[in-house]
Parts: sequence; structure tokens; C-alpha cells
Amino acid sequence: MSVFQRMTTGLARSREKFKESMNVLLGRGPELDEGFWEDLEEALILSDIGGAASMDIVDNLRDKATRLALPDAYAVLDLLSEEIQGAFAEGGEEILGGDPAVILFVGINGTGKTTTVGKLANEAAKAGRTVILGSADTFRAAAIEQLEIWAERADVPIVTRERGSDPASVCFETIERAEADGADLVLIDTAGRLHTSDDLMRELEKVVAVTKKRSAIPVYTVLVIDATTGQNGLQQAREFDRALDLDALIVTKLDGSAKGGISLAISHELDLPIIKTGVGESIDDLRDFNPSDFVRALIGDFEEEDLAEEPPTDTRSAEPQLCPEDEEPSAQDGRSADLQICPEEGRSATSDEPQKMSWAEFVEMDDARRAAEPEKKHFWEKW
Ligand SMILES: Nc1nc2c(ncn2[C@@H]2O[C@H](COP(=O)(O)OP(=O)(O)OP(=O)(O)O)[C@@H](O)[C@H]2O)c(=O)[nH]1
Ligand SMILES: [Mg+2]
Repeated sequence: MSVFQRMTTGLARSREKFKESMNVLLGRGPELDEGFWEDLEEALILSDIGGAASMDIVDNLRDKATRLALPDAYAVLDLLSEEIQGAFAEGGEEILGGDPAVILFVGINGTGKTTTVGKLANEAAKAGRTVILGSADTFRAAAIEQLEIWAERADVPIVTRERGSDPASVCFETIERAEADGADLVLIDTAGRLHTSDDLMRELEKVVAVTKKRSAIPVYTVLVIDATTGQNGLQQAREFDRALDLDALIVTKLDGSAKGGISLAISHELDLPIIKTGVGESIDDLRDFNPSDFVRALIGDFEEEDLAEEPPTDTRSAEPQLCPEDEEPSAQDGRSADLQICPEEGRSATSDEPQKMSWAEFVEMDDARRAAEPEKKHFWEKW
């Protein structure tokens, strides 16, 4: 099974929920009225995308609907996938881009931190980097052994101390050893902890502070989040970010029964780029994050070309053209019933020129045009 298929299977539940909401949404007709925007926002929230991201996606689409004079709900939904992709935070290339770096992996218990450190060590070592691991999870002897096994698999050195040692001291020693060995990628595993545990969060703050103080190369703190977590994941991420000022996210278990929307909720709200994803338990099951594949798996399996292939005369085109006089955002909000058409483009405009037609006239004309056209598939019709 390909990674995309695994992710698509994992996100089946989210997609089903989204599909149901969309069917209800489209069942109410193509009008871009207030109810449409409210229902669209609700559909996004229900797929775990989070309140902040859903609101911003809908606000951006509303703005585009006005600026591009989109005629109906179908034209708006043609832009939805691109808009969701755009809601993921960008950046983070400097972390795994090849420059020397220390990366601390943090998160609640069992999200996949240790496994991810192992996979990344393997990937980076294979790419020719000089990697060293540090086991700052000193709570359990088994955790140290677990990372030792990964170090062996990836064939990279590891720094450990006995169970119960101060995790900050392990970070300190790991960096000393990295400097002595000329390592350029230092990956440090930390113990899982609940974001609600004040003592453990304070301990982690100390780990990060000591590491930053000791290291001559940049230190990044990466939250490892389990994609099967629901809305609680957002609260976890907020708390870790508040305590540690996170730099990026790694989303694991995208092959599982993922509620994948949560990674968008976190990435968007906390402005954290997703620098890798975990798609299985094996050493090679680590991938770069691809927002386009992710959104396809999340909202429906459709081909991007379907959107691009829209004939230019179709008012539902994925790339609607601006009317010349509508280049600047206008005061009109695109939800009003009397949108007008650019005569030369067959599109809506906002000026008062005599050739313009009313919304009702436009709908009549558009219906007639659609009836005369061969049937065209949109992505939601393939669900
Ligand atoms: N299916 C799947 N399982 C994963 C993935 N990443 C990790 N796991 C599994 O999740 C479980 C927990 O992984 P660990 O790496 O031990 O998690 P951790 O965050 O280090 O856990 P603590 O140290 O206890 O906080 C293990 O059974 C892993 O094999 C993934 O991408 N997909
Ligand atoms: Mg661990």
C-alpha cells in the first residue's frame, strides 16, 4: 500500500464526516448566502480543522468570492482545497535543511517521539549527515534501551546516563560529545509528559534552557503529535508552545485511524510548520509533509487536474478572472443578491454600467448554459 493510500485509509473517518456535511451543504442550493458560509464553517470545524483555521479559511473564501465575483457555492468549493492547503504554516526548512542543528523532541506520552528520533537518525545518516542521539528520557530504563536499539538500527552514536539522572545533564553531555565528534545533527529524545503537569513542564523548560545555553549551534524544539488525537491535541500543543516556544511539528500515525484535521488546527493556530510525518512503525516510515496529498486524503480523493481543466468560459472555473473594475477589493461583500455581470467575461462586477444583469437574470442564463454543456465532474461529485 502506498503512503498516500495509507494516509487516505487513515483519514477515512474525517473524510466521511466532511462528505456528510458537504452533502447537506450542497443540498441547500448553490446560493452564496449567509447560511452557506455558516454551514461551510461548521463543516470544517466538524472535521477537526479547528475554530481558528475554519474561520480564516471561510473568511478568505468570502473575500475571494467577492473579489472574483464567484457565482455560486460550486465555484467557492472549487477553491476550498487550495485554501485549506494554504492554512498550514509554512517554513521550518532550516531545521532539517542540512545546517548544523540540535533538535529536542517533546510531547505527551506515546505520541511517537522515540520512534521518530530513530527514523530521522536513519534518514539523516543515510543522507550523509553526522548524527548523534541523546536520551534525555531518564524516567524509565526501558526508554533508554528503546533509543539504544534505534541508534543501533540507524548506526549512529548515542549518549545515555543512568535512569533517574537529570535530563538537562544528558543534553549537556550530548552536545559536548557532538562537538568533540564533529556531529552536525543532534537529536534528543525527552520523556513524554502531560501538558497539565506543572512540575514536568517546568523540568522540560529547564531542559530546553540548558540546551540552548550550552549549544553553539541552533536549538529547535519540535512537538511530536499523534494524528489520532482529537481536539485535545490542540490544547496540548498550546501548553507546550506556551512553555517552550515551539519551532515546528511532527505529525505521527497518519497511517492510523487519524483525525487528521487536528494537525491543521495546530499548525495554523500556533504557526508551526509540519517538518515530517510518521506513516508507520518501521524505520523507513517517515515522510516530508505534503499539504496537497494531505488535503486530498482529508476532504476527498479528486485529481487536481480536474480543477485546472475547467473551460475558461465556465463561470465555475477554478481560476476565475477578475473583472477589470473589480481588481481592488470592493465594498460589496459578495453575499448580496444583486451581483452583476461583466458583459465581456460573463462574470459579476460591481459597477453600475447599463449592460449589467441582475443575479436572478444571471442564474437563469447560467442554468441555461450549464444545461447546454456536457456534464462536468467536480471533486465533491466523486465522493
Ligand atoms: N502506526 C504508527 N505507529 C507509530 C508511529 N510512530 C510511532 N508509532 C508507535 O507508537 C508507539 C509509541 O511510540 P514511541 O516512539 O515509544 O512514543 P513516545 O512518544 O516516545 O512515547 P513515550 O516515550 O512513552 O512518551 C509505538 O508502538 C510506536 O511503534 C507511526 O507513524 N505510525
Ligand atoms: Mg519515548
